Amino acid sequence: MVVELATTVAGILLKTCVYNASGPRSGTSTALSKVAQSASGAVLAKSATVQKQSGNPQPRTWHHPDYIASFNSEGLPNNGIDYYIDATTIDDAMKDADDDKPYFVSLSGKSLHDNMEMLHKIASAPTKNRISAIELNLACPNVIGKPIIAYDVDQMDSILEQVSQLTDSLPPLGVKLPPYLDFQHFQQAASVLNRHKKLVKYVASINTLGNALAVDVVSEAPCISSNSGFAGLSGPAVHYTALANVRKLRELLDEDIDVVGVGGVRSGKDVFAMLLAGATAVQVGTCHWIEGPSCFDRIVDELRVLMEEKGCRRIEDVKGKLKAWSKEGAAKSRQALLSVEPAKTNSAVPLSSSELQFWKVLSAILIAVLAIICTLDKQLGQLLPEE
Ligand code: RRO
Repeated sequence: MVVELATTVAGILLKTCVYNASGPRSGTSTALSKVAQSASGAVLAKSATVQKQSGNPQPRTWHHPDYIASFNSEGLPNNGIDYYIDATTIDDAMKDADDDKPYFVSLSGKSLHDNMEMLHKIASAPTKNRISAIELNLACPNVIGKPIIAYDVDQMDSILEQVSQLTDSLPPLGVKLPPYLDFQHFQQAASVLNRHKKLVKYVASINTLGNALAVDVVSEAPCISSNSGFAGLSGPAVHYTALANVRKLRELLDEDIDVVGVGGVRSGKDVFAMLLAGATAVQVGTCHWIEGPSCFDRIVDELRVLMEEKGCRRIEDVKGKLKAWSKEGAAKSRQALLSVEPAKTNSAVPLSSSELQFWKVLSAILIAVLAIICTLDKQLGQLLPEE
């Protein structure tokens, strides 16, 4: 069976429904070119500000040893909007990619004025036709002293109102959203986005969960120095929040607004779950950060195999098809668990710290036993009479 993984986001064709999230490994044309050469369905640049900036002080990132959670307080290190819309950058990033692979930019201005300035630059850029879409990031948690914009729906409304004046002179626009946790907040955000459906062609849900704190018990201090240790949380720890956001937004948003799922995706199964919840495409952030651009090839392969096994030929066969819980479904799932081969994983995530500890202790015991055998052997040799 031939499985077709192509999809469209905001009417733009992606040959595979998996691509990179803005943020990790997306700040330079060299990093972007590696994404472009992979199975990633599109190439999305790091969120830009008007001017180039270096971000918050180091150390500003931390991964849990088991890779279940990652933290960043990057503070928008980026090369500035002129770099991401420059012809040389786009040439370098896309030179070895399929001709029609889309290139997206992301904007995260420090004010409405900054966002408008960047949008005007795109509207008049000679490269405008090479920028397939713009992702307006209203969800960065790491600008010290500034709130997460999309938690203030009135502010989001007035930003989108202003940006709407440029709708006809811009490539299609998407909005990157923070995780919402309360059904009332989903309603409020969705009604603002629906009001701007002429402008907003997709949402990317979710950005990192803002202002999490990792504490190092040895040093009794935060694991990150910037922003007193407060940082955006990502990775598998937020995957279930991301799934809920995709599901709820798909339910509430006008059908013309696509939902792109992002949050803790690291396998073909995770992508499949996002599609079931209603995603049109899926971005990979933290896994790309940890594993590198080969993750796109692996995840796309895993998704293809899974869809084949399930008899799903195309994304539309899966998208939004989450079933209601049933006794029969739960029994089928238990049965599948029983028949699964133990400890077989495709994930490139390294050993967990407890597994590592186990192998270290075992190696130490083996070395000690060998040393004892050698010593005994020597002593015995001295005791026995020579032949
Ligand atoms: O650069 C960052 O600190 C950052 C951004 Br712009 C964002 O949108 N989300 C995040 O977790 N980090």
